[in-house]
Amino acid sequence: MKLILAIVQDKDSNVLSSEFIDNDIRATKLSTTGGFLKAGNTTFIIGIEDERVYEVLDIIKKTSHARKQFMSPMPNLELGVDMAMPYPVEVEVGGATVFVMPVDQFERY
Ligand code: 2BA
Repeated sequence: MKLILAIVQDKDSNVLSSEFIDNDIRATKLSTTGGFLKAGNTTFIIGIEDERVYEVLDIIKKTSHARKQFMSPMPNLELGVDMAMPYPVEVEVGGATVFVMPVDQFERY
């Protein structure tokens, strides 16, 4: 068995949840926050049999879209008033960031 952690954008999370349900894939959805943009994203925890890992990855790939987002860097007040407000920076976020990990033991009671 493997544990998949998939970080996706909030905009893709409802479609992805529905895909998991339609394909009989059990998943847990967490509301998370990206460390860089400090904006909300969604992390799915999925426990899945080894032979279904690529099926799950295909679904995530199909439903997660890359988007451009603007972030405003924190003002640096030490630079003085003129230089303190930096311009917004464009960042491409997603499709999805996915970790696949081995599971030593799985129990359901
Ligand atoms: P954030 O940390 O908010 O990052 C959003 C996007 O900002 C990233 O998109 C990337 O394009 C950019 N970015 C992140 N850190 C950067 C840096 N130090 N310098 C320049 N640009 C940077 P993605 O790579 O698609 O990541 C989307 C979200 O996935 C991240 O949101 C974070 O929540 C998660 N993530 C990405 N890589 C991760 C990792 N190695 N470990 C844990 N979480 C990760």
